[in-house]
Amino acid sequence: MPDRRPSIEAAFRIAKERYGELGVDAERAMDLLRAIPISLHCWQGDDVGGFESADAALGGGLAVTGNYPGKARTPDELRGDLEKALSLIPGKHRLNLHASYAETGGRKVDRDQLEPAHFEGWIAWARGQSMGMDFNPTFFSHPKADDGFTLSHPDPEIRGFWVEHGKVCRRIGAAIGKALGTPCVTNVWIPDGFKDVPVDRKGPRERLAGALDEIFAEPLDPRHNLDAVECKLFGIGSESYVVGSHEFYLGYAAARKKLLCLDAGHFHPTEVISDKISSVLLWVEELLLHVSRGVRWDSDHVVTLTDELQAIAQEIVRGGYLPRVHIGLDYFDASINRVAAWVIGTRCMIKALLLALLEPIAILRRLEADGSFTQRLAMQEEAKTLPWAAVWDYYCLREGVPAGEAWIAEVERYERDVLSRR
Ligand code: RNT
Ligand code: ZN
Repeated sequence: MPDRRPSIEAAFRIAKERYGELGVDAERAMDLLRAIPISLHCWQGDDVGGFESADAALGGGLAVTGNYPGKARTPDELRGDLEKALSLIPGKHRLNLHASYAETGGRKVDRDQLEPAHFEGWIAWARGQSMGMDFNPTFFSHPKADDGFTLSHPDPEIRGFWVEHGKVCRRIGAAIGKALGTPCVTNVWIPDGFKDVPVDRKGPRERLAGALDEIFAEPLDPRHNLDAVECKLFGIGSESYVVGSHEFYLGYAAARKKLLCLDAGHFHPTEVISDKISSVLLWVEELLLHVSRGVRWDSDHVVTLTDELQAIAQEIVRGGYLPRVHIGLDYFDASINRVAAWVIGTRCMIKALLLALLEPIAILRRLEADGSFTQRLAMQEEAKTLPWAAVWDYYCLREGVPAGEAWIAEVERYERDVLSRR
């Protein structure tokens, strides 16, 4: 392999000059990019399996397809795989963990009994990687979620169990945030809903509101834990009615001062979350994003550099929202190498942010203000072919990770040496 460093450096010098002509500072863009963490979802590494029991079936209307060999079977394997992925991704990121990834030392600990101690392994690992962490109660893949209802369940005993799970998870979130010195975003998503048309849409929503209020009753230091709630339009088995709909959670987050989580796959197929960011942030202090890629439905495909991904990044950057938006990934593909899935999706998210940071925004804003819409459209299209890839390669080099396609061979090697032996 030829040493690409000299040509990458030369290309960067030319690109930097070109961006300078348009009033864009490429060095500054890279400095800003470096400070944006992406929260990597642990669940891409093992098909949302978790470590509670070897044979637990995935519930909650979530579906992972594919049987690519080599999925992580233990916390150590999952952490090893994450380390491999992180070594191929520029910048400092975060880990997004589900409660079902608890380490209970072989003991059965039900979800309402979980404690920070069960996550010490993860916290120590994250500290070693100088990473922050985010957290999620797991309201699915559990016998008490089998009939499709959790926090809105009509049976107060089952509802109470899940309320307790929510409460202990917030405390775990706070312990994580305190230990790592950066707030942990603890995100509530529940699968509750009906396959077919209900006659009572109101009751479950009233129960969910009450259950959430119970979960959030204990005040926690926002320097340690931030609460988020995630809305959804439909799921497998909840096609006709989802209790925690968009309107439900937008209202709840605004009224109760919680973060709203927008998942890119949770709306009508032609509806986009990029357009929602500037509306929601008028009424809600902070947002959590679950960046995903739906194909025809909420299929959770690996994130790629689509128009919508670019639009999401543009909205965050243009709006000056970086301090108010937490960016997380949410997809699960078991049909390809899972480490590569993390690397592809995360690198694409970072590329989209870089593109947004390199936008000749002053020029575009002036054209819009002047009503020069022909020139605005022309300039938007010209901006797409500016030499941003030269800045991307240089950024990878600067951050000590492979530039261009060089990372693929490293994943192949890892598959040969580690994954294929599982
Ligand atoms: C499900 C939600 C939720 C899950 C994860 C595993 O539709 O998007 O965020 O994907 O909690
Ligand atoms: Zn999600």
